[in-house]
Amino acid sequence: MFKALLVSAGTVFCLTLPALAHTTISESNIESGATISEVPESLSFAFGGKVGLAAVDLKTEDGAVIALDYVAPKSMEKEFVVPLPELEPAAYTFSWRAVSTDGHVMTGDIPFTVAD
Ligand SMILES: [Cu+2]
Repeated sequence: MFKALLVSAGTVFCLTLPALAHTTISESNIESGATISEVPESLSFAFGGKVGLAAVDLKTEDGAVIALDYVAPKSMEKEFVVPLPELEPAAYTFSWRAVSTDGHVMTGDIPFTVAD
């Protein structure tokens, strides 16, 4: 009973004050939805606060995984730089999963298109 109360109190805290711990990408060199003609050497992005980056992946429109040569840092960071391979003209989605300072998992993605 006591445990259940603590859990629900935690949930309420997170719903009412999400900005304290939960954050999302606030800046990236490839903007969500962008069409780019030149693929930068890396995708760099920054969160509004420190997060533990758990995973990133890059997929084509039809779900094929593009290998990324990247290992996320073990420490909580605000800014990340993920080297990009050469990309053919196509639509891609870069997805990330990160852990907020209160231990909750957050996810998001940056869809973009490489033009001819
Ligand atoms: Cu939370």
